[in-house]
Amino acid sequence: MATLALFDDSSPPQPIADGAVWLPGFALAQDRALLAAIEAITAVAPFRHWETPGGLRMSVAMSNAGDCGWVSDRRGYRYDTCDPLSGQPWPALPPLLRELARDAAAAAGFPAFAPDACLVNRYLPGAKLSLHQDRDERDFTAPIVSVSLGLPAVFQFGGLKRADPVLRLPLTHGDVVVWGGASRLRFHGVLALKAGHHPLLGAQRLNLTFRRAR
Ligand code: MD6
Ligand code: FE
Repeated sequence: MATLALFDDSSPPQPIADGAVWLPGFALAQDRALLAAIEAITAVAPFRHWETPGGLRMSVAMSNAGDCGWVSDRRGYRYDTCDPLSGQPWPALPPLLRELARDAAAAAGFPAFAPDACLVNRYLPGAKLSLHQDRDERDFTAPIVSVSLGLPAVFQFGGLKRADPVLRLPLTHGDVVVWGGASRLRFHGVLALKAGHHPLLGAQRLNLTFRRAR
């Protein structure tokens, strides 16, 4: 019924490739609870800028929750059960986040997604993430689930080869993107964040990416 759309704050799923779906507004109804969960995670494991294996400081600040977390330094990219800053295990993945990731994956055709890692990314104006593949995980049968909060950003979604054509998705607060199956190893990235003000988050974008890493 058309009138239902007036009371629903999300729009229909947008298939973007085989195994890849954009779910506009999927996380919107939980935005404040998600923000509180991110604040609790980053109170224990603060945002930090990793160094790439090539010695560059990443412009995106990162933290993690879950059984393992994505880390980078001169030795390479990898997953580690402990936060190298504290030597302690990463904060546990809050049930709200686990359930959101599972529900979004199911809506995109990947039932029973059970993430063991959640990267928390903070973009301030100018921060960007160059085109890359997510291939540090042991098992590529599980999808990646990405949740965007705060300022809008342009998400680049390419092909299986770096030089393949790239789609540009204007992701906004509450959007979720899921990629798995035939799209699991597609190149993707985020263009430099533009300055702005978001009513809930101010001058930043937060992104959660859920994975099955081990
Ligand atoms: C994003 N992040 O921040 C997407 N991938 O919107 C990623 O694609 C990503 O932050 C691998 C490692 C770290 C990341
Ligand atoms: Fe990635």
